[in-house]
Amino acid sequence: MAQVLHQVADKVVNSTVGDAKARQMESFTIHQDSTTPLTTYFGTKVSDTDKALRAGARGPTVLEDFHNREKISHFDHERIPERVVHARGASAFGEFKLHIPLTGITSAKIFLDTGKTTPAYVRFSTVGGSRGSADTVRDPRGFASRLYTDEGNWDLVGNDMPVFFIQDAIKFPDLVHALKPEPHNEIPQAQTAHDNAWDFLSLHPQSTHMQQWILSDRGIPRSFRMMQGFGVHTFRLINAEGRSTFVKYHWTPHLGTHSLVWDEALKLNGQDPDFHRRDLWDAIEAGAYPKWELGVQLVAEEDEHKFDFDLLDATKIIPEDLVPVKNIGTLTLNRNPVDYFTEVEQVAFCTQHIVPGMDFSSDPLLAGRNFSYQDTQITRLGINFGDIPVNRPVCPFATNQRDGKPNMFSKSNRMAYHPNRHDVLPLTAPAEGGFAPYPEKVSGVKERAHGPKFNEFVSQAQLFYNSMSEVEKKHIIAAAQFELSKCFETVVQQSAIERFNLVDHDFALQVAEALQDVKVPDAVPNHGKRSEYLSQVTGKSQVFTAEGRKVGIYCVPGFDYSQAAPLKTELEVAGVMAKIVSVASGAVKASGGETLTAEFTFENSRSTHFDAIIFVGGPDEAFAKKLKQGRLIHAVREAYMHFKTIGATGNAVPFVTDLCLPGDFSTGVKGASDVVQENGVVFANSLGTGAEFSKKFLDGVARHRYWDRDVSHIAA
Ligand code: HDE
Repeated sequence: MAQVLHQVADKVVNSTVGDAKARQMESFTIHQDSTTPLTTYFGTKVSDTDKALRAGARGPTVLEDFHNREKISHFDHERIPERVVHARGASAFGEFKLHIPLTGITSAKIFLDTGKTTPAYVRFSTVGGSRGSADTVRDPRGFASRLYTDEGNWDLVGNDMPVFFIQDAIKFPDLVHALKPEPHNEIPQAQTAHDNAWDFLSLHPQSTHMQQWILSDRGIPRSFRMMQGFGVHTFRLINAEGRSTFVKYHWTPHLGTHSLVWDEALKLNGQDPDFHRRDLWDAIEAGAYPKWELGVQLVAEEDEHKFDFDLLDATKIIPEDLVPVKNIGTLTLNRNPVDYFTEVEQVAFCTQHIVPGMDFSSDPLLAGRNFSYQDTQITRLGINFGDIPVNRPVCPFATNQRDGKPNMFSKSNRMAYHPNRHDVLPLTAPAEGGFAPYPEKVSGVKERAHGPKFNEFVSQAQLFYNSMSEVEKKHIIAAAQFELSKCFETVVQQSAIERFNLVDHDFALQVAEALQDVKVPDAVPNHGKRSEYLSQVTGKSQVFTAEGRKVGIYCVPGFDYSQAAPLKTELEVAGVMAKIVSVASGAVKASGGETLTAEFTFENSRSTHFDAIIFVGGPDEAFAKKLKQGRLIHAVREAYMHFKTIGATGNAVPFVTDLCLPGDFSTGVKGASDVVQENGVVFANSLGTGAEFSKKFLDGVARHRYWDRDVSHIAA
């Protein structure tokens, strides 16, 4: 009888708590508390870790102090190379549940079994910045997902934009060298607003479409929780009979796809450089678990050539107007990591990690990635990166790979080769779950070339620009002006303007208004086509909800508790994270002696930390006067300028209305208990109509922004 040995038997803790991945991770977690004494790495108890061993209190430090040497030496080697791109990121664990099986399309069990909950993991990231750079820079965001399926890890290493800058992986080093800070002075950090970046982009017509995406609001997402994710490439699904269907993957957030405004993003870079990772962490800690639908666009093998673009070209989308996205399952992120370094820094995604029933297409960008990711993990983590807990599959696994550094597991199988005399680690036929590549018929001469449709660069860039609402177009123009105004060589600005002119003449003209030295060429035709799905303001699948938003309730001490407390509760019932902001953190006293707990202070936060803010009134004129302080006036003006909903109750109303709606409502509310919503400012003198106030306020929060504000109610 064949002796079956498992090369590595994970000690999955015998517990019913959490999913298989949580239990596996727990088995690798070292718990230290006050019952564990401090020891050296090798178990010798330590009695002093603050003073090195010295020859006399004022004498030289001696080499013999093994604890001192171990401590400093380990510290010297604490850092590993940061990721060459996507260095800054944040992760969470969760689960995936299928609700619509892809029967007949794939044999991958993850897409067939609706009864199954699959452990999941996602790492979100910026692309260009270093590990310590700020979160809210203009950049694509990485959306690297992993499902720990019963048939192995499936890594879908995507971005928040459905296209990429280049078509062929061989150009990736050039792209990254150009986008990273200028090499002589390493400026600017985490930004594309510099000469090399726009030099590369304007000299690469293939980046024309992606330029639109990064210049648009997509480049500055409000939250990881409010971002779409895209697999970008065309992949394949293979059914039990070996038939292939092309597939593009989409992650669509339940909270809608929303962005910051540029001024807000710039300020947050300084005010809270961890804005996105904190937002994700806090939401999960608060139980507001972010969710995404996994959507697929399916294209039959025989339809491969029916589009005017090439499915193998990662600079093109399949417009949803042509092939609808079918949502098949829900991803929920519900657990924060225990230890950033081991669980986030050491996670090693590889695009080639797929499971039976899936395969790649011949996209040349994907082919390069399938080499690059494995290769880069070896530099970052060493050849045994698969042994790191976060990277281990939860299904049984066994290989004949051996040794390398460091290697932590003793393997009892004495025959690390195949075949062997005891049939240890037998092969598995495709019918028994063994991976079988799709037998694609290929022929051709060896050449450095792409299909002819790869040479069309403008059509989908026009489609994107045309599909934007007016306010989104204004943002693209402003972003392009900002980026190019930071390029100091006119040749770079000129070349970018010429590229923009191919997208839309009017767009190029408007960008050029901020650049004295460029000339806009004559107009070229814009095909005028639009997609119903691309705009974040008017897009068909866009979601507007107050759920998951953060609201700052500004309570100056002595506030009216009866105005603040019910409001906080009503917002929380609607799924909003309602935070009290006051002069100091901790218990803030109301006029009647009741308290609410302030998590933020007027000094340690700004309106930028919140999606909307509310000012609560107090008992008398003396209280109303206390509102008139610079920090609070600034908060109102700034929130207004960022198009956010602003609320005011009781005698805080005139303070807010005077600043936001001068003249119109300077005496506050017309009828004593009426709730008024005027251009995103919601106010009520009394909260007798509390529920109505909350409803109007929540409607405003759900709208995301009051975009028409910049043309109305601007104080002269
Ligand atoms: Fe990556 N990319 N990439 N990339 N990428 C990396 O792998 C690479 C591309 C993406 O959270 C690196 O582990 C090449 C497209 C994400 O750990 C590296 C090419 C898309 C992450 C690498 C691309 C991505 C990476 C650096 C051109 C969207 C973060 C560290 C063919 C679909 C993963 C690492 C994480 C990371 C190479 C293009 C997404 C060097 C050669 C297109 C989300 O291997």
